[in-house]
Amino acid sequence: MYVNAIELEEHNEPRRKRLAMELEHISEQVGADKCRQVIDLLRKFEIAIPSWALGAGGTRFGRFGFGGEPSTLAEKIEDVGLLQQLNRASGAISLHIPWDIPEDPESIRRLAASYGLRFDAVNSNTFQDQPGQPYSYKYGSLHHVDVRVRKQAIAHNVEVIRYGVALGSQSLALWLADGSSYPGQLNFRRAFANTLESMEAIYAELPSDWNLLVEYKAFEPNFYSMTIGDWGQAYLLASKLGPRAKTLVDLGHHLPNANIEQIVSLLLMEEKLGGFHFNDSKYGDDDLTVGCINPYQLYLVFSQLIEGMDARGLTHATGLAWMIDASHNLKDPLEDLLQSVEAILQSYAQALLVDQDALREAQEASDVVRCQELLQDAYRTDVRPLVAQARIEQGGACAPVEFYRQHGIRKQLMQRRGVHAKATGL
Ligand SMILES: [Mn+2]
Repeated sequence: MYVNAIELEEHNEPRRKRLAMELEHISEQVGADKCRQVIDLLRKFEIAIPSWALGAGGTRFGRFGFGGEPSTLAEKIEDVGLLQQLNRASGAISLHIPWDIPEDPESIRRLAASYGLRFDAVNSNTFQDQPGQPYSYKYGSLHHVDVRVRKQAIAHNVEVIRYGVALGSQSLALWLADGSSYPGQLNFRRAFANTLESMEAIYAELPSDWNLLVEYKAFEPNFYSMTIGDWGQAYLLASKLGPRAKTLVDLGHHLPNANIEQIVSLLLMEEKLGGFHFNDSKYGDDDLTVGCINPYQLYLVFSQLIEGMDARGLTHATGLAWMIDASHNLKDPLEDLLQSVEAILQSYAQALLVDQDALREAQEASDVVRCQELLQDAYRTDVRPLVAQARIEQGGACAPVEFYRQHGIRKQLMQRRGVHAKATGL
């Protein structure tokens, strides 16, 4: 443990007076009751941290380590535990198998519980070949023309479900690199039919309280077609599979300018949105820090998520599998994740401030100007004090990144794990 309660109190104490003033200011703007309501909802909200985001990500041109990276699953859990101590909103971890195989699930589960962490969706990997595997995924996995490759990929997914069951997960997230890079390479219908048939075999192995989350992506690693390339294809598969199959929306997996907020709105309406991957991007699947490029889009997406979840009677905190999916090439991954969680909480708080009744009225009256005013009023409210207050009330740090830096946590990690420690993953 790198953080203790006394240090947290020493950090929070001098900040309380200013925070109280800021809270008073926002109370005057939106009302004390509304503030309390938002803080209470923020306290319940948590975002899963992916096990692959705790080390250096790299690009196809190179990878630059950070030092002190977690090289075992136990160390990754320790890192997420540290984030959770600081921000009290990172209480879940999402594993990627085979990058992080829990050899002894019972002890891993106990270790996670000791940090107050649970296991969110488990992720399979049929986009890379593993040592000793008989068939290659070079030309795809679940959509492959060769049934032996498909069977191997199905068996891997079933194995991932077993690991997940042992850890207490309740969903399998499936992202396929399957596609084609040249016109004529694939018969689209056969590729889709093979994918569906393979997914049916996986769905049949799903425990009754589990969801299968079907993620889509517009391009990369294939550049002519992706077999699950957009929300329509993911929705089609999920619909054919059954009620426990849902789509997973990753903010970075769309073509430029796609209206992601409209996509999530309709998927929620159809009960086909199961999970959400946060990141930000300028061009494609850039996997940058959440909210660093386009925080307004993040807010608009959140507004639709909240409005759509309320319409369906879903609990915000648990109604969807919330997860960060990012890659860290320049920033210390832990600092980046703290920033990402902060951006998510801020957008959530802003979305909660939207006066939905007034917005509906303005929409009914086709008062376009009023609609924009209402949306932007909430967006331009400085909700940072509410997020900080929710965190302090739960024993976290008022300013997590500052705390992390003041206590030289990366330096401590480097001293203990070594400068060259390398995380497993991409
Ligand atoms: Mn993703």
